Amino acid sequence: MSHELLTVDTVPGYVATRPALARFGAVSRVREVGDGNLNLVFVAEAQGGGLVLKQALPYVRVDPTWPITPERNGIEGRALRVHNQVAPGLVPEIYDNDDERHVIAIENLSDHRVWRGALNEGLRHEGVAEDLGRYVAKVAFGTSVFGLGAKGHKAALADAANPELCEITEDLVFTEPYIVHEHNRILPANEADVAAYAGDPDVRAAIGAAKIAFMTHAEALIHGDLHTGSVLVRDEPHSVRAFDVEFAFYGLVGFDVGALWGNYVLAAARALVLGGDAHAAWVLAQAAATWEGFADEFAALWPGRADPRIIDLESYLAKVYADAALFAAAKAARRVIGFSSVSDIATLPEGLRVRAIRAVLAAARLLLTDAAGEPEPLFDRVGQVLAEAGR
Ligand code: SR1
Ligand code: MG
Repeated sequence: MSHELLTVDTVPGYVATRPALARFGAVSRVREVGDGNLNLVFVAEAQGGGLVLKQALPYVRVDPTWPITPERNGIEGRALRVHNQVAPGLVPEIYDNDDERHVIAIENLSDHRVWRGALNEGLRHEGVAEDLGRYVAKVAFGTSVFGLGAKGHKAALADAANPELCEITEDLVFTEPYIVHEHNRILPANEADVAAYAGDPDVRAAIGAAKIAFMTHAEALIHGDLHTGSVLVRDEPHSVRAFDVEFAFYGLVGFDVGALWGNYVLAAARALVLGGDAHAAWVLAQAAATWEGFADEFAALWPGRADPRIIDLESYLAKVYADAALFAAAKAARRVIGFSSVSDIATLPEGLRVRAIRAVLAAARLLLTDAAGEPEPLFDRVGQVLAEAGR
């Protein structure tokens, strides 16, 4: 073991040793609530309020034979501080980084819930999609050449490398679903669907282009894993927080937009096979809402860019849109072929799961090969394809 792991019994003593957490006082109650793939997560209640401790395991939680660097925890802490600066109120506050024990202490958001679960239940949290678009725009502007200028961007980029976690994405999102791989989990009734999708020369060319773009374009300090399970929502009062930024790196802004779009596709596929046509239509409409939040916020920030010469706003937005469509497809397809499914799909009875997976792959193909235009008509077409293929 590379570092000592926390337990519910050791968290109170740990908090007491951290000067940055002194204001919380004595911890009276601790719960372990981690349900993701990678980390321990503790909610601690203390005299001075609640806080959350997130500790990186040195291996994949759901596959302990798979080592992963715990240094990602420090990377997450540093990215979260930057995101708090450029997008305050849209991410959890951060109180402490412990690079020796690989622990960050962050804001307790236990009065929020994970958006994916709410979507799975057919709930509508209005305004969340727009707020997430605004979050992506604030990060896209504030951490890029637009907000930082050329030298500031290069310095920030040099400080934010995250090669191990980028490699996970390169493998799990852009490679393994398109080859024969032990991580892939394909139902017998979906074998032909997966073979048709992953073997399609147009799909392979588009995914190859998306992969090289992901690996080589350093626009902004993006979230890097912005699926609906990385979003906390609360109704009263309205609040939205993007969390879990351990995959943050200098990458393409369209990757974050596309991650949201791809997860709306997964949520809509679930709704459709369950007979929830109205919920599916609402979920797919969130793609345009996210885009609107993004484009409006980015346009509002645009007059403050560091260098107003040459670069044109509309051209840049068009490029982000095109990138987002490719990444939406890649992010949706990986969840129905490769490692790490999502509850939208995994909790469906097998017969419905087969139909949902078929539908998602058809939608992914559309997004990869015919996405030109605007988000609203595009996601109307996505809805039609989902409905036809998922019948
Ligand atoms: C081995 S990590 C598997 C997945 O979990 C995270 O949420 C990322 O999406 C990653 O691809
Ligand atoms: Mg995560």
